[in-house]
Amino acid sequence: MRFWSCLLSGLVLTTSLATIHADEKINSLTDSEKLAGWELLFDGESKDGWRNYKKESISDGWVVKDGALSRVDKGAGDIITEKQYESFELCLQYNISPAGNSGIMFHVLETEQRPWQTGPEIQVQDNINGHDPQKAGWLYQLYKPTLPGWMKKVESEAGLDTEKTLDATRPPGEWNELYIRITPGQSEVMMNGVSYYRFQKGSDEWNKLVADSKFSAYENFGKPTKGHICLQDHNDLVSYRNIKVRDLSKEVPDPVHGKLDVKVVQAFPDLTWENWEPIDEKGKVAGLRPIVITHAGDDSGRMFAATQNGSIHVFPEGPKTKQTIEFIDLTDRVAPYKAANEEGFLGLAFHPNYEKNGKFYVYYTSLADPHTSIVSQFNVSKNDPNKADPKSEKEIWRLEQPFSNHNGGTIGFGPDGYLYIGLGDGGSGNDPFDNGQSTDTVLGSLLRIDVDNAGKDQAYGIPKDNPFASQKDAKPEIFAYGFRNIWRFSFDRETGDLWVGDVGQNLWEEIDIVEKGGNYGWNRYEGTHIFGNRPLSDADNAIPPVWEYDHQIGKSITSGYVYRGSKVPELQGKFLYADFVTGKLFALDYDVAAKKLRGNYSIDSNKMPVLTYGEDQDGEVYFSVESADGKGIYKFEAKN
Ligand SMILES: [Ca+2]
Ligand SMILES: [Ca+2]
Ligand SMILES: [Ca+2]
Repeated sequence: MRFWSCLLSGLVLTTSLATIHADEKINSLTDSEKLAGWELLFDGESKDGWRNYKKESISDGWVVKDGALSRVDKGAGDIITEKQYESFELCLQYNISPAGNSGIMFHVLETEQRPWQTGPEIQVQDNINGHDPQKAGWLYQLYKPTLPGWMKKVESEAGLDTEKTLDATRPPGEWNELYIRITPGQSEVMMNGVSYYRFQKGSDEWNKLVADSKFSAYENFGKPTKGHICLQDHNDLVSYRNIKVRDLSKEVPDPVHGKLDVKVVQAFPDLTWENWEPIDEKGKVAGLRPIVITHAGDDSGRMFAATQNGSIHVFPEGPKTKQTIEFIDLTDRVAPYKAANEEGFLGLAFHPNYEKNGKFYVYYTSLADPHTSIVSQFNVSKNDPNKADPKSEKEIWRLEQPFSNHNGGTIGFGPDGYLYIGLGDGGSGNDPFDNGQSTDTVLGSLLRIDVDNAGKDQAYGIPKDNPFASQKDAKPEIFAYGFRNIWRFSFDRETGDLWVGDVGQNLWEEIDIVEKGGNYGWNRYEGTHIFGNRPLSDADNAIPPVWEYDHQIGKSITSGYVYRGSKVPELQGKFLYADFVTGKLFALDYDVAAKKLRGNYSIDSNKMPVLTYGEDQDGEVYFSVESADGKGIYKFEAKN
């Protein structure tokens, strides 16, 4: 009975987990998963698709109860999928009983006495009181979790203990989400979204580990490249649910409802940049990274683009510009991104009253103070509207970052006239300091400050209705929190809705509609999926993304704008975004008021790693990629 009550307490926890899954049912697929080729291996109601190893049917020792497939009685036996899988991903949740043990095997053949004589086993057990020295998520006798080398390096520099064995499991009675990707090239295992290890079956390393293990006694162990998935009966109570599989031996479809009749074209085909040459003084090709594209809101029709190096340019004839004018050169104070890819000049925003006061704001990483983010105010020159004054810098805000990555860097004024600052969790991986859920740090948040009214101790004021404005032990600048790394946010110029792209870690990229005071889940959730093993109850209030896509589709979201221009009617009202790693372009049609997805669409492109999106004064949308010729700014046109 003890086991059952424990299992039930685990099931009760799913209620709190449902907060972020507000619109989701257990054992079902999201629109994104369905469209991208995921299939359910368990429907929550029947044992269809499963049978005992070397048997025609499945025993009564396995039952379907409360939406889970549970091993409840002796004689249950190991069960396998009817289908065999070659190259695939498997994602499932397990709930292990106290001191319990089970396992998941893959590439299992029925040629041997036991499934583990062919198929490697990923251990499932209670890590504290379990009866096996190898822990949940380890590949039995072969691989155990370890931090990637780069993470070890940055975390040991930050004084963290990187030698202790990674453990991302939740205790018995709670659901854990295990992810397994098996391909001929590279395979990987993740526990609750945390990457444990990567391996390649049949590699020298693999063969050596097999030879050194007890499995060397079995000739066919680890050899098959196709086989059944197996759930182990290790005599203990265990439950499985949300069992999802995706065949990777065929191409993974994009999670879209269709393709828009829209094409991308160079926006400035004849462009040259003042003070920039495609070849540097050493004769090397010097790529140009336009990192912000915007306008001054001053009815001048001009556009502005800033490079990650720290040089802001005016496009004096707006969309017809052929020659830029360097507005201001800040490379003397901006850390070069060549040293740290996510640092440098990252944000630019013009004051809503720029036409009258000539003030604009920038976000950059300081050259003088390593890993320090700065927001400063500058002024346009009194005599020349196309020149700004480098000596006019007035620092508004600064933040020392624990790591060089995840700096956010978008700044923008809301319809309320306040300046919003998009940040990241500080960096490294897995959010080691738990910054996402901590409101006593600004890291992991979207901030809102008043640049027009200085505070007592700082160059900005706190809007009175900021959610933590008067809460002790919380940062009053925070507008919303629970972000990993906001890579661009924007306000819909028609509705004022605040759209945020939050870059995921190992599995899910997401788009959020942000509300004041909202908790967007990281690092308890990556998208709508459980992450790590810190208490989920801390994030009971977490708001799910309006859209997420997985890492077969893309690995780093670049969030754009809701299109409100007039030249491409097909884009009207759709939110434009891209994936930086796979170079895919998308448009999301989402009804914010009704909280309802209308569709997600792809836009044809030639693998474009989009750095940023931007708008001109008319609401036409542009985006940029790094280019060797400086012509990497693009726009959309109707196909015809
Ligand atoms: Ca086991
Ligand atoms: Ca950082
Ligand atoms: Ca989130």
